[in-house]
Amino acid sequence: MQIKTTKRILVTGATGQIGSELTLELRKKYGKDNVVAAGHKRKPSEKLAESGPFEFVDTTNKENIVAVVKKYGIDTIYHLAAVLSATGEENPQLAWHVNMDGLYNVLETAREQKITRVFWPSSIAVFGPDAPRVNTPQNAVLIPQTMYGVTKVAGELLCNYYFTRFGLDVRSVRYPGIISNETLPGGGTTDYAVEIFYEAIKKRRYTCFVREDTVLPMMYMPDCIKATMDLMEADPAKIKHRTSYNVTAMSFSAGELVAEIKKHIPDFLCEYKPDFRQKIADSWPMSLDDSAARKEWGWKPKYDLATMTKDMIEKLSKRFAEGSFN
Ligand code: AKB
Repeated sequence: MQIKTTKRILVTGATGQIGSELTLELRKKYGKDNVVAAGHKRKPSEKLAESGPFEFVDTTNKENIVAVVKKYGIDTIYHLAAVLSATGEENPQLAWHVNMDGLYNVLETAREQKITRVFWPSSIAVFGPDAPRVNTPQNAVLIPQTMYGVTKVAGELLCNYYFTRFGLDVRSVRYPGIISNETLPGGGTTDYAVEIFYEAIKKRRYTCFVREDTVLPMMYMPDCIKATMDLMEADPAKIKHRTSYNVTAMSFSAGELVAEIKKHIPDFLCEYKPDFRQKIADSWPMSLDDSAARKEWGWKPKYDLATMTKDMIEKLSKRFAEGSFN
């Protein structure tokens, strides 16, 4: 349902895996002309370009952000543009530059231009081997091993600082691996849990870059969008954590995912050839305690492994049959 709103929203990273779907949902809810999609390198899909305004914005350049904020009278920013964990290990300098300078520019723009609310995603990558790996608590020690994780920890602290020092209403969740069927992720460690569906349907074969027994927390895109939008709609009095909230929906091993896919595609074969991303996965939680998010602003996921797998296969099979890919 579209609601009457005075909100004027900017989504950075709108051509990415999460941004491409979140932007469309925000347009449904707040009106297409009130949600500006911003991308940098990747061209927008037809759906994104035709459903509302699109701008090229390099978030490492503050003037770019300020110009779009002024042009559209933006009052809310979802800042999703980022370099993910695997690319970040290949190019740590780039990860620091894009993730830290980009966030700092967004927060500074928000402070100066009197933006009312900012969303910025953190990640399970904030945790490292010193944190308990099972049911990792909200306030576990944050000593990540990746540059991506370092930028997420520093980013959480920066968001918290802008809230306490400047009163900026900035909100955040720690995304687990996100599984989706519109736009492929790029450069992440959890990408195998998405690629596997595309390859299972297209080729009945997949070579997985983590071991069969690798367990990570995951979430299906509809729940990811729900977590993001629910947090942004929550009464500010309910938001007790201004660093970032643990949120999760399910945890499974790569082998369990294969077994679930095989229930729908019995001749699917997966082999395992772990690469450098295995070490990253091994340093992350296997499951999360997200009780703070559940208690404070009512977080509750809808999808588990079985319902997510069924929906992924149905949606992707239909799209392959129609040839409707971006
Ligand atoms: C990645 O794998 O880098 C991301 C994440 C868990 O933040 N999907």
